[in-house]
Amino acid sequence: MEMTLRWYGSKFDTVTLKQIRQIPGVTGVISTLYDTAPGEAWELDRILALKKEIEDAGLRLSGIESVNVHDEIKVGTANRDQYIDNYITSLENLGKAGIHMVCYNFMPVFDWTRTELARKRPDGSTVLAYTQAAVDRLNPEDMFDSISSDMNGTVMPGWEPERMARIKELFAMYKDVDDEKLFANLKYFLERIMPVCDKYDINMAIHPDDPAWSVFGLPRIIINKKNILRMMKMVDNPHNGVTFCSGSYGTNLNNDLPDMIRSLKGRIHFAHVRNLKFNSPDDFEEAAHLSSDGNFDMYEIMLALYDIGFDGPIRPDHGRMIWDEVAMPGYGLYDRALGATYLNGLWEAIVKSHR
Ligand SMILES: [Mn+2]
Repeated sequence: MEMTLRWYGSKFDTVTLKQIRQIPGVTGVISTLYDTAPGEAWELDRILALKKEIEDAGLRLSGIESVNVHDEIKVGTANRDQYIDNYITSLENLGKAGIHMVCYNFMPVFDWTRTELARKRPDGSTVLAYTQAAVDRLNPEDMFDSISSDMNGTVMPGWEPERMARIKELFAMYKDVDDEKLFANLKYFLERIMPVCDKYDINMAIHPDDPAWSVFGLPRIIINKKNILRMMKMVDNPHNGVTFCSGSYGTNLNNDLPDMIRSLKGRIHFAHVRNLKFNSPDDFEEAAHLSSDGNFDMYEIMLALYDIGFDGPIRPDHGRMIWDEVAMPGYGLYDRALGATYLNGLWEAIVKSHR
């Protein structure tokens, strides 16, 4: 595996490449062209400039998170082909730039959803948290206001103001889309992009829905073992793969994370590894990465990745906000650096104990 950190680009991120370079064991970053809109074709020059900036800092551009999928593709409108053509152009240019892993999601309207971006924990750190009771009280249009007031002046992925201004329209678009329709639209999209992925050896890595259940009545399909295996079979090409995000699949306590990892051998192209602390089955907060701080056995998760021969990029996920850092919630330097170091420690122990 290759330890990486997510980085939004020098215009958007409070963390610098120089800082990332100094985290022991982190050799790559996962980045994106953060100011491109979903549906736009990525230009080769911009990808190469991003790559060069990262390489000049002594790091590798280990993959893209994310190339976002336009809502017309997810809904399956008559216009979808033009957006898929643009997506194919983006993949072609990424392939030409030597990028081989692309993370994306197929979540309607909202990306990930949290109800608090700065819940205070007993040690004084703040974390992202979710409580179903709060979602049940909100109407979807108010969701954005509740999130945006907590973003520390940053723009969080999936919660761009331009996008949220259209929220009513977005909900209307998805009115007739149920789980089956969403599966069919995902299949259509994947079948059209697989040839360019085959040509340039690009591993597509779908990020699970977060939380792993329906929010505001919208369909959610990438939520459990049964559905993800259905998706793998539906387009049975190794380039159709998975971002295994423990914190997203883990929102549903019925998901057995190590078992899911083992069932996806050969199809996990990217891993997000983090812990959650549950106060009840529908109230959780994003704990420190350490097993004892939350509900997951992080050793078992890393062991399962080792057992299936996982060799893709991995990253610590959302960190707590600690030591008075001001950053995009979940994406500060300090706690993610601690997370990377901890995961590297687990990995070293696993590798050495298997000699
Ligand atoms: Mn994730």
